[in-house]
Amino acid sequence: MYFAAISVIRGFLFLTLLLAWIAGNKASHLLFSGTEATLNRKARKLITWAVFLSISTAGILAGMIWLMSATEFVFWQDRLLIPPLLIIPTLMLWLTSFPRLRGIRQATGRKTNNPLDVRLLSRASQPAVVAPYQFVALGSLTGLYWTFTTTVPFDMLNGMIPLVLLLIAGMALWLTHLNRSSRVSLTGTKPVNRPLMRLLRRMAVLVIALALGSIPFYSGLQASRLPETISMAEGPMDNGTGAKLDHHHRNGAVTASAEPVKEVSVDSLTGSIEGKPDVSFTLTAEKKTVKLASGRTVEAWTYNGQIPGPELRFRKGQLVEVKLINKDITEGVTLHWHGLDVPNAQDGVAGATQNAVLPGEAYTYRFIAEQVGSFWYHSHQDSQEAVQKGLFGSLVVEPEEGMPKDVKDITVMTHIWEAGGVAIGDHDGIQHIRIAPGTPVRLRLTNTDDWVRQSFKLLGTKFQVAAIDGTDLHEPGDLANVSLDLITGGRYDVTFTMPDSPVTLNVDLGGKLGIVMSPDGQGELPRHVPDMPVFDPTHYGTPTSTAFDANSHFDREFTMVLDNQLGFFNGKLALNYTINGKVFPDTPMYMVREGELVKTTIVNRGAVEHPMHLHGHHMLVLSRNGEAVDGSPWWTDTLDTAPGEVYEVAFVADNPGLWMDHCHNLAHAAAGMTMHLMYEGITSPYTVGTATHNHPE
Ligand SMILES: [Cu+2]
Repeated sequence: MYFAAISVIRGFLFLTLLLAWIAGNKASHLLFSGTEATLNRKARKLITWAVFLSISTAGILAGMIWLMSATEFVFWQDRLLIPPLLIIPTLMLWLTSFPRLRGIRQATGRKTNNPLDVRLLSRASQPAVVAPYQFVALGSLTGLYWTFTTTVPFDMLNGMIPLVLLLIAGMALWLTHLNRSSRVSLTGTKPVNRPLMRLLRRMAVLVIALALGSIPFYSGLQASRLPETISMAEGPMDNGTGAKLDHHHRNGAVTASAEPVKEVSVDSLTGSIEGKPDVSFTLTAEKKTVKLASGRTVEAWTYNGQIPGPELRFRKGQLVEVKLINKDITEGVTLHWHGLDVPNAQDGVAGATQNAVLPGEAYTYRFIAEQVGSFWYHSHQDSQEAVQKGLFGSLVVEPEEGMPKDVKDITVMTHIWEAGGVAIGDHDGIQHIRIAPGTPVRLRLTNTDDWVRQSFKLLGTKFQVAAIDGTDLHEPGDLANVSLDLITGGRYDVTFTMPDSPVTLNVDLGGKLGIVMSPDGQGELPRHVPDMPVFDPTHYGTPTSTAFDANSHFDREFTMVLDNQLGFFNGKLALNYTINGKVFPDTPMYMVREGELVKTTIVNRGAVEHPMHLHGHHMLVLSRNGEAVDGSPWWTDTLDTAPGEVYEVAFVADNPGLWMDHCHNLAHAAAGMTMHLMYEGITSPYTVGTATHNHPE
């Protein structure tokens, strides 16, 4: 609804601009009407144009009213600036232009072929007749520009510069018309209509405007270039609604809090890792040509020569050691445990918690698995390219006693391989799995793709969504004929008991990709899958108590507004994906103190959905679009926010460190849609930037 409404506003603004441009040109040519009859006709036509412009302006206002009635204040507070830009010039059309045009029509009522006398020439060139048409064009141009550039929180300078330019242009137009009109009155003759001169004059104005505009344009472009080195621990801070914090002393300066802040380096936040590990893995990153099940080949970046990398499985409470070796990935690699809340030093983000592991180097991670559930791992160095090319794999933490022996446990990771198309792991066709009737089945659905919303449709049985993002749901009810939609990074665990007949998991609608589970290992994937409503966790399962809920007292509250904004990123003009109006590294970091209960309101004002991923913490979803989550507690680490949606989430700041908080559509993250959560007193010896090897996104 939000995106439809803002699109209507943009559409009518563009239409108004186009119409007003044409009408403005016609108005300024009024005095070149050769005869009284022509002037009479042209004046009539201009009145018709005023009607068109008014209808188009009404369309803009209707769009605004729609937007305001359908969405919350945050979606339109800055856009309240638009209506006056259109209402004022449209009123001028009817209050100043229209009566004068009617007067001209009456004065030329005989429609003779006489040339215009000085009185008529003067009347046809008055700024009060001509300028309002051009003001509508200026107003709609400014309004259109604002719809792509204004932000929440509102940036005064950004919003006011076009307004000032509009006023200057408006005054210049008025004076030009006034000057022309007075010359006509004085000389009694109309100016010679010299189209070439007019064209040259307009070109000159354009060149001057471009020259003046290019100064702020190029300085903005240059200023947006990513720095050579920057510490993520430095930079602008957002304290939300809580007390002002600082992460450390700067050159011995005293912080705002009375107590000096104790500085802690991310390197020391290792967790307890002493002793002999219970499980050890070695993952070697290397480039390799890998065959998919169909025989198609992929030029992949792999862990241990396979795509996806090997599944890592261990049990809760075990001390896990993973040795990462980089054989030949020039860009460098790391290992990030997506969704598993490990101590900060083990989080695997290049430039934040470690340096990228370069070819020939190795790095060892050690942590105790504290959660049970479905996760995944991937490189967090050049992650857009790394994940796309295959540097990821499944990560499953089983309960302390292991999974029940009889459960058929199937990991389903969808991925789009370059030149290979969509696949489940390396199966780019239909997979058959033999399962005896009565067997409990658990499907661990994970979507690893950028941009793609993957719809999983399970047919042939009723089922439960047992877990979201690795956390079990409380008393999940039976479901059937609902689509399980995941965007990048999110996971659903689906459980059912195998019936006597085949069960199919359909990933696309054409019957070409999916899994057929049947007692005899045979069966077909349905060619046509009916449309189904999308699974919504808001009211699913039953409530149970949690350490905090929507009624708790929050120590700190943040608002995270996701948007699109025309601007600069790394030396290029771009339609940026912004968080709170900014892109990396200008987005202020969220500052918290250990132990605080933190609430964040996530608002998506943009044109596309964003799966927001917070490292190191699980967020409890409190509400979705104003509706309280009243089913099972819904914990998430990767929250899919669609345009127009508002989520309230909360988490306990119980894992000190420097934690990325970014869109997991990794193309967006690479384009600057990334920020971080920062605990008071934390420092990092690592840096990111063009002169370093560390490029986490
Ligand atoms: Cu995004």
